[in-house]
Amino acid sequence: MDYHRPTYHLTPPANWMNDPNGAIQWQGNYHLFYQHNPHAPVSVNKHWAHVVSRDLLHWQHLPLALAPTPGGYDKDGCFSGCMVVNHGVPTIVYTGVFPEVQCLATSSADLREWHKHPANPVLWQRPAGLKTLTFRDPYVWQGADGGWNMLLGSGLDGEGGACLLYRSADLLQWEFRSVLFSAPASEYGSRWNCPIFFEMGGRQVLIVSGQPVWKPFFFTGTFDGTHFTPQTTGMVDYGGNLYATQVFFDDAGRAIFWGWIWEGRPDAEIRAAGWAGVMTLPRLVRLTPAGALAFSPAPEVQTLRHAHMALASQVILPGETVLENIQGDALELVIRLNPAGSERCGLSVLCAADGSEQTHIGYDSTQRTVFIDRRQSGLNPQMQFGWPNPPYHAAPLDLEPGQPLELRVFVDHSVIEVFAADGLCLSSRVFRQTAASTGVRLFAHGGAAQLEALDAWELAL
Ligand code: DQQ
Repeated sequence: MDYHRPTYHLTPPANWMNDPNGAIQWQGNYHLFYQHNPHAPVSVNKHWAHVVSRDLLHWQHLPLALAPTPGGYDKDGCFSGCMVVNHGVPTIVYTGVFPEVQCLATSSADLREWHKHPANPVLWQRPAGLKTLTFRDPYVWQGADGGWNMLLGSGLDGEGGACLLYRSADLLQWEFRSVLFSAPASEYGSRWNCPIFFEMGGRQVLIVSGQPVWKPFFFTGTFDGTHFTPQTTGMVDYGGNLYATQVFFDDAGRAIFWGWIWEGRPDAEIRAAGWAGVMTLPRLVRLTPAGALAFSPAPEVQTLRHAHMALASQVILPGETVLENIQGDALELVIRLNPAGSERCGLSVLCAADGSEQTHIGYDSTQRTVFIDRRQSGLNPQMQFGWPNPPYHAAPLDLEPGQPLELRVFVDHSVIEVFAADGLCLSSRVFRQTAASTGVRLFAHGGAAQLEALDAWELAL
C-alpha cells in the first residue's frame, strides 16, 4: 500500500504527470489534459494525457490525446498549451520540441481522436531583433473582431521573463505583435512558462510561472491590445510546491484554476513509487477589492465529505493538545482560531503518536504570516525538498486584533493544500516516515490561543 499516494486528488494512473493543459468544459463535461510520460515516472517524452469528469473530482482516464511523432517537429515532446474552439472544431495549440515550435491538433466533437494539423508547425520563427530564451506554452484567445491572439512564455536574455503576443486570422499564419509584458529576472525569473491571460471584474489578469524560481505569479492591470500594464502583483500560491497553472471559464462563468503540485522527493523514491505529480483541487479564482487574485476550493469539493468530527470552542494552553477524536490522512479540517496571546498557534497534521514527526500549519503573530512548517515533517532520511523549496513557507496575513484565523486544510496522504479565508493558498508535499502518522494536534506557543471551532471530515471520492 502506497501511503503517499493521494486518494481524492487527480494523479496519473502510473508514471509522470506535470502541467495541466487544455482545460475546458465541453458538452457539459469537464475535460482536462496534462503533461504525461506514460513510460516512466521521469520528466521526459511528454504526451498529452486526457481525463474527463462531470464534477471536477471524479475523473475517467481516456486514451492519450497527443504523443510525440518520431522524427517529427515534436519528436522530443508535446509540451504545454491550450484548447480553443475554432468554427466549432476543438483545437489544441501546443509546443512541439526541440527546437520549440507551435503546433495545432484538431478533434472530432467527442474530443477522443486528435489529428495533428498538416500545416504544423504553424509558428517557428522567433521575433527578429529580440534575444528570446524560451518560446513555448501557447495561450490563445479570440478577440471581439473574431481574430486570434496568442501569448507565448519567453524570456529576454539579460532582462527577465516575458510574454510574446502574436495575432492570426486563422490559427495558421501568425504575426508577431509585441512583447506584451516583461518583468525583472531577479524577482520573477528569467524564463516564463504557461502564461494565462483573461479579463475579470474589469481588470486584465496575467499569470505566469517563472523559472528558475519555480513559482507562479499573478499580475492584474490593463491591456491596450498590445501591451499589458500591471497595477498589482502577487504569488499565486505560497506553499513552494506549485508550478504551471491553467484557468478556464466553465459554462456557469466560473473561473476554475488547476495547478501542478510537484513531488520534491529523490528520483530513486519516485521510481520506486512508480508515479509522480498531483493536480490541485479545483480552485475558484476571484478578484479582491484591492485587485489581487484570491482562491478558494470549488464548492464541489464539499461533496467529498464523509464522517464528521468536531471540537468545541476551548482555550489552547501553551504547548500541544493531542486530539483523540480527530485523525486521518484524507481529511478536510476547517478551523477558526483566535491567536489571542500566542506568538504561534495552529494545527499539526500527519503526526506520529509520540510527536516525533508532524507538520505544523498556523499563524505567526510576530511575523503576521500564515505558515506551513515541514521542519519536523518526516524522519525519512531520504526526504529532501527538491527544487529551491525550503521546509518552511509563509504568506502575509494581517489579522485585526481579535480576528480569528480561518483556514481550510486539505490533507491527502502526501499532499497538503491550505486555504486562508482571504484567498491565500499554500500547496505542499509531506512524506512521512510511517503510515501510522495520522494524528492531529493543536498548538500554541508564547501564550494561549482560543479555538473558536474545529470541524473535520474524512474525505473520499
Ligand atoms: N512543462 C512543459 C513545458 C512547460 C513546463 C513541459 C512547465 O511546456 O514550459 O512538460 O512546467
